[in-house]
Amino acid sequence: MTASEFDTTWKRAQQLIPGGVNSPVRSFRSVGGKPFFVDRGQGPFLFDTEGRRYIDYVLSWGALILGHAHPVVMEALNRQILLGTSYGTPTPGEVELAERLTEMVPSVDMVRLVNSGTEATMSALRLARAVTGREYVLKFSGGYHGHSDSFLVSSGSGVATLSLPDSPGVPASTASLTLVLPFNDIDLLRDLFKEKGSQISSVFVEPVLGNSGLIPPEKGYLEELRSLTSQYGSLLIFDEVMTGFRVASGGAEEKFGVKPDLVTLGKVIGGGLPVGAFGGSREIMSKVAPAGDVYQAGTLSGNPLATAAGNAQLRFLQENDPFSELEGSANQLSSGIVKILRNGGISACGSSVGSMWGIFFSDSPVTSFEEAKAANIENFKKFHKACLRKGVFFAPSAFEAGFVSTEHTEDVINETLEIVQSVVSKGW
Ligand code: KE4
Repeated sequence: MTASEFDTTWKRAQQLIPGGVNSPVRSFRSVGGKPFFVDRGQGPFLFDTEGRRYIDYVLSWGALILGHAHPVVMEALNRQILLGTSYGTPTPGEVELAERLTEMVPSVDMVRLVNSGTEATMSALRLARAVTGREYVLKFSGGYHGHSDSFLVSSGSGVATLSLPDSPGVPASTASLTLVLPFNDIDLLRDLFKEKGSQISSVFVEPVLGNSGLIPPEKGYLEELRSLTSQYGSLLIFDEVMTGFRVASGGAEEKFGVKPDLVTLGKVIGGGLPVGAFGGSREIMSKVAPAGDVYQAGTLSGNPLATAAGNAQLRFLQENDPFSELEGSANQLSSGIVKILRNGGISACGSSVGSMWGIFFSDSPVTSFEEAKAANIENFKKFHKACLRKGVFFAPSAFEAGFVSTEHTEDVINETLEIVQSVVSKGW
């Protein structure tokens, strides 16, 4: 595709699709400029329709832990595609994926497959409300749990207030049932549970906040969440759509040793195809239809193509256990970028947890979404644009975590750091 063909196609996209994209963050609106169309992905690389190569740290927003077009995933899909794409009946592949998830995720004895993270969290909330008979749900500012109405809310202030809709179309009555607190603030948590604990059905938390940039839990925070929810009879729900199989093989619950009542999953478990899941104890999950009366359904849930890709990707993780290498790559990258920025006189801090990483253009470590918003977003935008021009694709938002894959070898990380060094030396 030539540059003018790109312009024509991008124009058509914006005429036919809202903002030209099928998910807002892809529009590059929060960093300025235009997105690029991808022609193909290979390992750690994306190739756009004008032939440019990018080292990809978005990896389909975390889904591609084995990189693009990994042979084990491609072989599984090629085998399945010849047998058909969807049957609307049970298949052995769904049982295999359920087995893998119950083997790998400590809190999961039973699981329901859905088609996205949004479906997983929406369904888990309905289940939590049914099991507890309570309506309030608590989330944390900067946490993203998909786009169902109950989660599209914003806090009215730093303390838990009845939330306000964060999007037109979300009824105030729905939003008011969602309470919002700043992440990592134990005192506010204790105060809220003292006031409303007996009315809270569930707490949804990204155990490592990945939708505000990368913000790890402070020491003891997840344990306090577990203790308060147990004390007041609320369900603790780890939204591990992003952290699942990323911060450890068994997700954040394995890494931090805190066991939730329910967990929601997505991204990695589909190998790049649409798969979400929610799971937990047999006692709670048996309430889901048709075993129980909490309704949840989906035409393409457990789709044979998606389960083929998900099983292939998870099987590779189980058989090869690449987690220490992944952790090493993410740490080498984030600490390397921070070092280059600081040596260039630019305020920066960063961290990594498993194969997720993040940097903030801030003097001090960021522990909440409120602090993330106070970082230098303009510097992030300049950094993003300058690196993109040199062939490194970071998430086009200051409030997204970065990822690495098994294909981001030492050479790829070093090439990235050389590009970052050249960007900082030349002054963006
Ligand atoms: P999906 O419905 O997009 O599959 O999953 C929603 C979701 C739920 N929970 C967490 C912790 C998530 O991170 C997500 C989706 N993540 C975003 C990126 N941070 C997806 C990218 C996009 O919206 O295009």
